[in-house]
Amino acid sequence: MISIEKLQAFLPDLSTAALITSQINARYFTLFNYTDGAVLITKHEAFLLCDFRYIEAAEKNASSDVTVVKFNKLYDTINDIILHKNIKSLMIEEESVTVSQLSQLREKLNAELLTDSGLSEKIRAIRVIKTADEIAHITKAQRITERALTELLNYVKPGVTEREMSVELEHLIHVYGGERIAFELITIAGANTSLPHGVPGDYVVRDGDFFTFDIGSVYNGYHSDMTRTYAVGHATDKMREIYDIVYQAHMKAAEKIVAGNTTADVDLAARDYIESKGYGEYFGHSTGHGVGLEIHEDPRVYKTSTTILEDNMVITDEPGIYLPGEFGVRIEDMIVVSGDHSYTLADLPRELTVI
Ligand SMILES: [Mn+2]
Repeated sequence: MISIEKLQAFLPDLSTAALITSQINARYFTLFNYTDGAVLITKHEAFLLCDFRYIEAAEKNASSDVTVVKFNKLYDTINDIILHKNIKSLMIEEESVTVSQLSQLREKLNAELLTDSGLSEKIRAIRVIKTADEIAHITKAQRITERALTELLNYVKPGVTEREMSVELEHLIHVYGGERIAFELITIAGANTSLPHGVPGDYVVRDGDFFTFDIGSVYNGYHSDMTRTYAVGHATDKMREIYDIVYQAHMKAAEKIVAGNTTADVDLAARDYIESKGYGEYFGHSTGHGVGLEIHEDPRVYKTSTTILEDNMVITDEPGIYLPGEFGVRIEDMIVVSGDHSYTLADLPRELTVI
């Protein structure tokens, strides 16, 4: 079933429609990226409402499953449609409509507003299962990131700064076709690698440092996410020991990414192993998250999560160990759930690499 049909199945009757005003959800259902409009989905139809700035592009690029409607005054056009389609109630997105938007909607629209229909949650549940096109876009974003990082590694050596590597990597991501970076790139080295979300600064890389790259690109609106930790020049025994524990934890979590398991099974596989090695207190974040039109989306992969993995979910597997003042290691791949033969979207090796 296509995404719009899944939402239509959620509508209880012909007189109830869903009004989608968040940009990301509107894009998701229409395949069209724009601002300042809305999507109205009735039991059997879907309308994309755009103003004159977007109308030509929308008619050309939006999904053929939606009817593009030009508006001069958005609320008047919504009222026209709901009058003609005999819509009495409108579900709105609880998680994104602001208090001021809500009072505007109440004032302007001639329908009952359903403020606790569960629409946002339902859309999250639909978005969690990716289509083949979505997986292709995420994969392409990943390939762009890998190509950029592979080239950048030629320049990573003692004497460069974290910031230089961040700027160069961002440039390469654009060169290789990324729309933009998926988040502020984390390119950190030395003792800074113990900060899971450290910010690249003027630190000058030295021989014997770990260098962590937590990086991603956006392609067609879809994000990629990957972390690699490299040793610069050489690695000490302790660096190798910690790296190996994180590597094993990553692989153990990956083995649990099987349709029918819970996301907690995945988290606990990594967490229990790291705890068994005595480093549990140094792994303070969850093991992963979904990736798609947003860099962090459902499902969340944490130790008490109850989400059951289903085919075509895309989740990250990213355990880490962070030793304050010393160094940290994280290894992250995106993995597509596919029965009991889930597959990674990363082509770059995960084993310890000395550069
Ligand atoms: Mn991540």
